[in-house]
Amino acid sequence: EGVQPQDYTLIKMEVIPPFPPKMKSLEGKRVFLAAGTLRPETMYGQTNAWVLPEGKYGAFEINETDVFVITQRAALNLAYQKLSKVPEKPTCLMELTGQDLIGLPLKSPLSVNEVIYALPMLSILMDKGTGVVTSVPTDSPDDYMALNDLKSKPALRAKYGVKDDWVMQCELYPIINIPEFGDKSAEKVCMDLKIKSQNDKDKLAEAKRLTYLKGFTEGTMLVGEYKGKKVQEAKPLIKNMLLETGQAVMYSE
Ligand code: A2H
Repeated sequence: EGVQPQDYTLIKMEVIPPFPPKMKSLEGKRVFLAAGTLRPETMYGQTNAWVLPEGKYGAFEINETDVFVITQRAALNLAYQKLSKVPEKPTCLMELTGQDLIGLPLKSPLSVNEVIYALPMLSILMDKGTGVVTSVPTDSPDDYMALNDLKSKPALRAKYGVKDDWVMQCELYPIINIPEFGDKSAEKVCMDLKIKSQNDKDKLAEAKRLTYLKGFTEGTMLVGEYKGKKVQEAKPLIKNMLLETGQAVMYSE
């Protein structure tokens, strides 16, 4: 863990019923994959969620109605941030693996896509955030490359039981313009740096550095309520709107 505390916005990606057999006992509750993000202003461009196939997750009671699917570690931290049905004690209703979650249909705040699916990402760290990530392939190099791998490798889809439709519906939807990189900054930078796959760690770190800073300082919103505004201005407004409408919660670690 870093020395600096990290404040994540947790995006509540709601699992759409009917639930698969393994999760049937959760039906009747509002179940969310809760994804940690530093870029709430990019949520318009969500195409899917990411989970680690071999990762261990649990379904934790957050309050009387809501259940979050996250890591045990995140659930414990949340319990000390007033986000647990039983104060300071996470209650796990069911253990799940990332593989169990792949293919779940989700409804996520602000996404132009009505229904998006949980898909496998192999570079997810289970000791950071919630272990669930939301995917914005126009603006995140990691997301762009993980999606590109799934689109271009039928064997990878087969390995994790990913249906073609879940991936093919993930179209890049421009949300932010960065003068130097255009409307799909992650794609542009991944191509410029000739990144081959989601495992290309060093180059991806460089791609993230380039897009993250420029996106914040020079980006302009192309969609939504703050269309035409600078990212710097829109970011706190969108974050507060998500929090006030109960579509997200804050989490720090
Ligand atoms: B970001 P930091 Cl559009 N494992 O959200 C791997 N990656 C994780 C993670 C985990 N356990 N938890 C969160 N993340 C990702 C949006 C986004 C993000 C965009 C552009 C850049 C970007 C959509 N994905 O992050 O190490 C999440 O992806 C670039 C740094 O705590 C989260 O924000 O600084 C970011 O990494 C948090 O990374």
